[in-house]
Amino acid sequence: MLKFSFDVRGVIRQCVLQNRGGRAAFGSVELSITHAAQDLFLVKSYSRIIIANGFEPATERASTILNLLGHLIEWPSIYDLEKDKYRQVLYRAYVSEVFVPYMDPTEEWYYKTYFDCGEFGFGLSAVSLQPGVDCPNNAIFMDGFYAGQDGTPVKISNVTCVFEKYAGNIMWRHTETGIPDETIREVRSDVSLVVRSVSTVGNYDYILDWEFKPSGSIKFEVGLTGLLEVKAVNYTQASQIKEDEYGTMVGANTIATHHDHFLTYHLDLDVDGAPNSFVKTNLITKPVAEEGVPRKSYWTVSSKTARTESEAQLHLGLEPCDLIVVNPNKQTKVGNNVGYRLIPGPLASTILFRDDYPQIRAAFTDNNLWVTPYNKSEKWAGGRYVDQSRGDDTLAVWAKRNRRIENEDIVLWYTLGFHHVPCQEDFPIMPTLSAGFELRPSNFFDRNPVLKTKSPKPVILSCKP
Ligand SMILES: [Cu+2]
Repeated sequence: MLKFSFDVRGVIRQCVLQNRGGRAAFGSVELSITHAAQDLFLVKSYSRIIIANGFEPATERASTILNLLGHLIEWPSIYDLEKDKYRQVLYRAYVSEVFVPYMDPTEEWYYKTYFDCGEFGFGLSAVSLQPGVDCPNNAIFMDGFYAGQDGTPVKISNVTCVFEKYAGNIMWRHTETGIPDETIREVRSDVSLVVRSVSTVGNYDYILDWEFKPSGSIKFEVGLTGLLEVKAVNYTQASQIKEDEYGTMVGANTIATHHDHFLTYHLDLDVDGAPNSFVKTNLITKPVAEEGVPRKSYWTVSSKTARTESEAQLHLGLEPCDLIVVNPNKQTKVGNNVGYRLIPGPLASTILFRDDYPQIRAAFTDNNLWVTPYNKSEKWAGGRYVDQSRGDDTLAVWAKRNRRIENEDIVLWYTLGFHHVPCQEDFPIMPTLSAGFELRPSNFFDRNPVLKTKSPKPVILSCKP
């Protein structure tokens, strides 16, 4: 039986993680929630979950932070079973900005180009989660606080939930079929730890999941749901529309406007320490030169380490490549640089003109990926005072300095995008549309890190004040 303690401003709660005859997938994770208003006001809550073979932060620092302007994951480290120690992966990760431009240029709509973090605040917009519905029955919940306008802490109950997720998936398996009269089968079920919160910014609800896998992968997923922004029209049939009305007729007299969602994540990786490099590995097709070989082509890799910011600004598309953050000072036993790979999600990039005013203010979406040297003041991709922004304090402006990023403490800025052409099923409330990306170990371990783990049995979490 494992214990979970929870401490919010002196209030201590004891929770017990009941292990019904099996073993938990996770061994030890620490979660701490900090709520900051522009670094001026802090309310800290602290919790500890003891679990196996999971992630643990460096002990004195937080692993999860809910900030006034967003939700942060801080200091996740992974326990390396073979090295018998915790190894750092990230310093901090969070959604830095969410750009939602609508595509109706008429006087009533043209200005609807929202910056959901900078103008509204993902933290301020965080909402309470409903047990058993927003999160599964085995979830535990944490309250959150933010600084009100007069500096007084404002509580949001059940703002974050943490749960083990077992969806019946396979972590790894193999059936060895090549041995006569013998079948060898090994299978491990896939159980991960999920930290979930929801921000409801006006009409939209963003479900933010951070999924930590025992294999070392961290998956970032966002689910879009809630209400579409609509306008009233005289039409009752789509066939009556002769000119561009900038959206889809989703009901009689109702048009839902075209728009985008771009979520820019701040990913401060510290892979086995702060000095890291960004390496882009291209896959290159080559002709077969040898005589008498039936093949005409093959592909191989060509890796290049980005030395300065401009070399790491990428517009991702169909070009096959691997995007890896390595620690050039640490190698595996066989000599590969330890690293973590970014596996992008669906690639929707901005298609507005670059000199369109909202796009100037949101120039941080001009690329899918940026890499910058860590700078304490560069937290919010859209700038510090976004609703007053003229676009002169964005990630795109900072990166013009073209600073050195090789073997430095670097930050990846990855933008996950959605072009949203509404359809009738999205109305009046859209079913959740999800997408995400993954940070996955790449030569970080000497071999499959979960080779010796066993499949866990069901675990029930209970919690009492
Ligand atoms: Cu949408």
